Amino acid sequence: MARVLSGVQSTGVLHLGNYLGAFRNWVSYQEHDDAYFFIADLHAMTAEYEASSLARSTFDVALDLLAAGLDPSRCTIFVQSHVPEHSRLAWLVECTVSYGELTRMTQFKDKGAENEGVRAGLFTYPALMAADILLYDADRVPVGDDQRQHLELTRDAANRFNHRYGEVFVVPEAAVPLFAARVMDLQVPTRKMSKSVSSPLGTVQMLDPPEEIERKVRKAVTDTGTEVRYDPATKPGVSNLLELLAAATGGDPGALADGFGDYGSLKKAVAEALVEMLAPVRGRAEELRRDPGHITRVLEEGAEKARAVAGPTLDRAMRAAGLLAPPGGFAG
Ligand code: AQP
Repeated sequence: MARVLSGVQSTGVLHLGNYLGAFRNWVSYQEHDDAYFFIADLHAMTAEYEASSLARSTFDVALDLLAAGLDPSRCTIFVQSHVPEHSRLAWLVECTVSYGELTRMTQFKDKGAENEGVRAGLFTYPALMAADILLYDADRVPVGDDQRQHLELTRDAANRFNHRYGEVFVVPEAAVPLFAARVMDLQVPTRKMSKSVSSPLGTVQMLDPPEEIERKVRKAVTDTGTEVRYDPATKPGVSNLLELLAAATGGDPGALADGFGDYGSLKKAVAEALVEMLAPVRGRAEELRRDPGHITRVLEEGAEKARAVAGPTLDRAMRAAGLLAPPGGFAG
């Protein structure tokens, strides 16, 4: 059984990109693998955020993960800050990767490199992300295309640490989905759909009611011309819609294009497919809202299970790096 791990930031309301690029695949991993999924609340602090709503967002993301189909009897679901080993291992990773490597991360360049006042946590975020992964000896990390570079850094950090101090970490592989690895904003199809970039019409939320999904797809920006063709370079809007349809129905975006004579009929099919795909998620979310105690219990048990794996890894890494161990070990 492979060990699989992935996370989601509690930075806002979850969207179609998160669902198709991540959660839907997480649900299938829990069937066959030893799967760990966490809510990255520490990562949510790397940009400006409302302290009064972070806890609520974290709780809501937990609810959404269960609504998306994660089953706590088949996988481990926990909150990053409930497992202190994450921040502790992050320091070792920060002392393993270089300043130059962190400055080359495109997400940092996009989100803050130009701004003197940007939080140092945004700069070191990839080191914390590497720690998140390496603590669990993860073989595979399912992520969207946007996280590929951070995964590469994690692999470099693991290899370098192992080379310097002995074999401590498993070197993980990224698992990027074939389609919908990068769902684009419906209004700006050259930019990825995102929680923190405000694009109310461009972002389909995972729990949007059917009429809202239909409205957003109907208003989606398309490309010049009228031909429905899968060509992300010259037809980014239409190609994004075809990818969504392919991801929702299991087809191939190129082949699906042949079935549509105009943009209107494509949009109608996309909206129908998305509404149908997300209906069970909305139904489960409604049920879960009636029992918040259940979510608290899931997170409590998840943190306990996570610490049982993370503690020994942290201890191994701290000792290998040459630190003087306290009597009870580093994980005590
Ligand atoms: N547009 C997307 N298409 C495909 N996959 C996506 N993911 C995010 N956006 C898309 C995948 O969802 C998982 C959780 O993402 P995250 O919350 O950890 O952070 P993110 O990648 O930075 O997502 P957002 O929505 O853009 O959040 P903000 O705005 O807070 O930065 C990851 O596996 C990610 O690849």
